[in-house]
Amino acid sequence: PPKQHQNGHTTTTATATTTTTAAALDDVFDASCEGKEGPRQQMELVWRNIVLMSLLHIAAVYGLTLVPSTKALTLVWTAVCYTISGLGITAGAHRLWSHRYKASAPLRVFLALANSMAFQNDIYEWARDHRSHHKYSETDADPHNATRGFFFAHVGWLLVRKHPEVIEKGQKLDMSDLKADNVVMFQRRYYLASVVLMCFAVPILVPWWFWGESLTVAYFVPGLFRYALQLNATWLVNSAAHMWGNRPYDISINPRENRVVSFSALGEGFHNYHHTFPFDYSTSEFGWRQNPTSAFIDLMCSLGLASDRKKVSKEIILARMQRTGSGSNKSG
Ligand code: ST9
Ligand code: ZN
Ligand code: ZN
Repeated sequence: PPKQHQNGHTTTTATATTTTTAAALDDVFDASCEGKEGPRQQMELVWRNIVLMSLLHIAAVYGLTLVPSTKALTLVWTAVCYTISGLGITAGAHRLWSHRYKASAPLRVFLALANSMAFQNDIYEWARDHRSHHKYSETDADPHNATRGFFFAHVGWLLVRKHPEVIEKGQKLDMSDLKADNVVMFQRRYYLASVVLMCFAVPILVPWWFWGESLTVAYFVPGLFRYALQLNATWLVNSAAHMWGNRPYDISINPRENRVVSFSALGEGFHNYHHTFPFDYSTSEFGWRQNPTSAFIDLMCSLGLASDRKKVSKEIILARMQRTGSGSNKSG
């Protein structure tokens, strides 16, 4: 109900202003957009994407059948690539560039390379869509509006033209911080080349060159299977974690706490918490628990490579849970 959203928005804003500047509020839910669904428009299919995504998934399944004949070192390498590319999304595009902690230039270069390994659109585009997802959550202006069903939120939104509201409302977002970030702009400029290098050349050629893996296995296992798995783990945050799980922090919104998603997405499944307190660098109340991304950011801070982590106090969390939560904090 709107009243709850209204309350939620007020509290979140008040909390945010104690820790961050007003300009950093573009990832906070905008209650004024609620309930203004326009008529459904005819979806315009993008056949190029449909064909490429289908081929990728067929290749990934074939890659899975090659796992028994894959060298042990190549399997380790596949997991390493999965984790690095995952961090490029979670610690990079998501927590740093969409929700803003601070990272030194060397860390930003590492995260941008890791981000290209994930091949999920360039950082600027990813963060613009993600800020839209928070600010206009589950309306037509949300690029992967989960009220349009599991498939649309999962991958369907990448296979059709965007709703005009996404582009219109998205223009209002403040993206000045990313425009001023040379690493982000450099990655956007050379995105395709960086993807060819990081998402395909490096994962495929390293096992072939260094320990004599067959090129076929290297192409299908650490190459395409790893890429498709990492995409689906990410997409589950948009689909499954908007549908299944508890809502201990705010029962009036759809995002939920989903342990399975947290595991595969390096700690990004505490999604009811994350939509309630989007500026919290840890995206969860519970620190390192099921959250390797928070451990990574903390390690970077202890090495002096990152700073300015925003965390919500236990008192504020508790007060919020009592006011808007479901009263069933099974995740606690
Ligand atoms: C992929 C992304 O997979 C996945 C993101 C998931 C997010 C998850 C979030 C959850 C939290 C984090 C959890 C992480 C867990 C990680 C675990 C890892 C183990 N605002 O897009 P275009 C404007 S990508 C403002 O072409 P169309 C803008 O001017 C997979 N403006 O629209 C833009 O031009 P430009 C690989 C906006 O034509 C212009 O419109 N990639 C906004 O409708 C045109 O934009 C693919 O599959 C906005 N929000 O096409 C490619 N949006 O950019 C998929 C647009 O030049 N993409 N504008 O400024 C496409 O092919 C197309 O975007 C399209 C729509 C066909 C989908
Ligand atoms: Zn979400
Ligand atoms: Zn977020």
